Amino acid sequence: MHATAIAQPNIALVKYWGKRDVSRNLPAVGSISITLRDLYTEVSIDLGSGLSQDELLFNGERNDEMLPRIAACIDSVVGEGRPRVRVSSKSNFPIAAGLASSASAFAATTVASASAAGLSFSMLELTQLAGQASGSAARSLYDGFVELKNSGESIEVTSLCDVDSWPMQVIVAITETEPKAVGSTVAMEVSRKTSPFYENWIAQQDQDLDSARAAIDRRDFESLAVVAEHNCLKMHSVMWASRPPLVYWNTATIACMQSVRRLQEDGCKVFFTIDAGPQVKAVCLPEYAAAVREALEKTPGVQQVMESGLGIAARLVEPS
Ligand code: 2P0
Repeated sequence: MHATAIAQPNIALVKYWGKRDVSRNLPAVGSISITLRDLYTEVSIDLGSGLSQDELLFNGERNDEMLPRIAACIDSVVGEGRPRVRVSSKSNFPIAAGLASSASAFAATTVASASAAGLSFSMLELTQLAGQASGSAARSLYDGFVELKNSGESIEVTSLCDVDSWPMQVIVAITETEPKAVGSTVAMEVSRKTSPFYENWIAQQDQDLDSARAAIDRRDFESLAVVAEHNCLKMHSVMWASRPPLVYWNTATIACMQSVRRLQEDGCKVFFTIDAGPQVKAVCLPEYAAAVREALEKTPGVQQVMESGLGIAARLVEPS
């Protein structure tokens, strides 16, 4: 009744923002992401270890805030009549700060809890379970470039291109390590209900998905850069026009975007993307990573820089 899984976060290049069905956590749009290699979350699950209640330890400390969502994820995998559980989780990056920590946490929890309970699921079933826990988590079950298709009554996830066939580096500029004020789940609903741009965002998403998929097929970095930056800024425009406004950026976020622009003007193959948080992710071809890293480290307000290649799917480490 014990299992440990590791999952990597993923960064969306064409983003998920908005839900079609809140109760089943179905996204209103498809999305395309890259799974990272060097950032990770490890989750160990002990089922039925004589506990009277569920318990979540994060980096060795009790975390009661995240516990209800993690417990609900385990309920949906194992069944609501399950024994109590101890969940121990650790990550090598800040959580709840716009670095896709829920993607890696829920992907690892889904894989580990299925194994701890001795259950075996198809990839499609695991995808639905992870996606129900957190939309972006379904993408962390796959490696490299990944597409989540919003196909009517359910979701479907596929790998578009494996890790080795189009290497990239992602340089993450951390401008704030505190958790964000409004979590994505709540913020998406605020946008759906109040943003005057929301309907256009949904209507244009297929066009962006087609452009990004075609760029990935052709290994066309410039085209991917154009659609990814456009899609990111469109999502943030939806957020900014929500009531109350959802502005996740700080001055360092904008300074990082300007640093990326200057690198592009110098011929560097790099683009930025920003999720529901103030961190800037600069995606580049590997030969430009050192220059991108140096520029972001020098950008005022950047607290820390992390770097990652593209990585692998969520996996069980114990039992192996
Ligand atoms: C993404 N984000 O595609 C987008 C871009 C944030 C901005 O997926 O409510 O934590 O758990 O399904 O997966 C963050 O949303 O939301 C997210 P839920 P999740 O990566």
